[in-house]
Amino acid sequence: MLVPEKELARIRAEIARDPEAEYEKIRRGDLLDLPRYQCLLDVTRDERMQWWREARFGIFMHFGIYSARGAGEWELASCAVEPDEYLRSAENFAYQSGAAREWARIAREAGAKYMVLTTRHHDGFSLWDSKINLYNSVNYGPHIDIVREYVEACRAEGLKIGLYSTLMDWHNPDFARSTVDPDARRRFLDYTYELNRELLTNYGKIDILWYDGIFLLDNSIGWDALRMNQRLRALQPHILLNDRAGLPEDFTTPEERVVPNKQDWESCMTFNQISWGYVDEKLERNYQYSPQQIVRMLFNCAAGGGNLLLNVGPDPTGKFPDSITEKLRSIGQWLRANGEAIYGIRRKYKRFADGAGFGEFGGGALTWVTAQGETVYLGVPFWPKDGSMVVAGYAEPPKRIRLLHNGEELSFRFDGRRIRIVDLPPESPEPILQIPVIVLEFDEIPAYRYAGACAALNNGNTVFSASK
Ligand code: FHN
Repeated sequence: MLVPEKELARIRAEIARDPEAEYEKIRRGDLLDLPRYQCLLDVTRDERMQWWREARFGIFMHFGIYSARGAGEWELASCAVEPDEYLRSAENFAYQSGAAREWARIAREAGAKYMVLTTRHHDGFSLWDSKINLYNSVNYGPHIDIVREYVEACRAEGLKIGLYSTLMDWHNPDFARSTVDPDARRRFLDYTYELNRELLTNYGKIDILWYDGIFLLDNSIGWDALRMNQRLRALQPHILLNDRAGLPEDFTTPEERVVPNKQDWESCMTFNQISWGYVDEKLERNYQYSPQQIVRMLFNCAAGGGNLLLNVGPDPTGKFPDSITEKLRSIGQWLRANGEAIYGIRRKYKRFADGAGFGEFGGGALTWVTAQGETVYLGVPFWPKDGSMVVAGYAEPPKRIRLLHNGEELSFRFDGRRIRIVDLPPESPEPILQIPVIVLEFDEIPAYRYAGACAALNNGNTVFSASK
């Protein structure tokens, strides 16, 4: 149903006067139609998203019975495991009470600002004391409400709380019939809503509900997402929902790649480029990203106005692999000294003619760039050996250039086209990951033109024109 923009503006203005009244309507059962629901989200988005847009970095965790089998979270389906055999594996799913506090401590020390835990993955096994789904970690395996330990750990460590909640469910027989039996689909949709209602009712303030597994019912109509999402939002109106139940909601979720978007976006990435669930550390270690590669992801996410959700698959006891803990610790050390270049950055990528993405500002040929107001941050992974570094494309020179991690001022010259930073030390000065951040401080947002002195890239001109 297409609604004229003028009418949408009227609806937004009406809702803005009292958004809570809309949630009250939903709680009474007077569900909003799609245009009104999206107007409600538009009017309340900036306040709801503020902490998330500052956060830039979260830790994802895939944890469940599959962690005890060590063959990835899709083994049950992809390897046709017998359900009884899979259930027997629950006995080896030996979460140790208190492990969640370690998760949260490691995440906080890594510089992450939120976590997202799989409360139930596609195998249908709930990690909480569900009265709706008795196939859970209190009745089987560790006999512990892991979600409760997790939310308490996040709060103790000052982290925002994300709960991953699958739509697709290989355990519940109604799901398998939901595309051919309308009664089975209705029962399954009600089951799915009730599980999410438990999570948003019994565990205090939750910050993110992270849907996944849209398969089979395929889209928001199939999943009746308009009904489910607004009812869940009415339980906790501040909550953030991702786009994986088929409606745009609060943020999009590119997976295993960093893809800037006009809407808020979050790239979810495995640590080992292979499995979300636990696999033997000795086998995956060679495929793990290095801390330097993860810092590069953080630069590209921040430059594009998005977040990085980096996954860890804990072992069956809930322990993070040592090699991952060590890498996360070094990333946290780097962020403590250089996080100003990442956290809260709001610049959006601008697309270059050939689609090559780069920020609204640039740096040396091999630098990563973020910017905020009159300040430009250049991550420098390859430190120049000749003691100098050129930064081109700026119409005016900065007032000051410094190293972010220690505040050391750097000398520079400007010839009208190039900023030449000089007297640089021979080795990279950043002690943790050898990724120093050079800060260019301008008096005002600088005029910038990528390769502004290259006639071939500027329709034959070599004059600067401020970036649009
Ligand atoms: O099927 C899942 C997969 O197991 C994993 O949970 C990822 C994480 O984003 N999501 C689905 C694949 O897109």
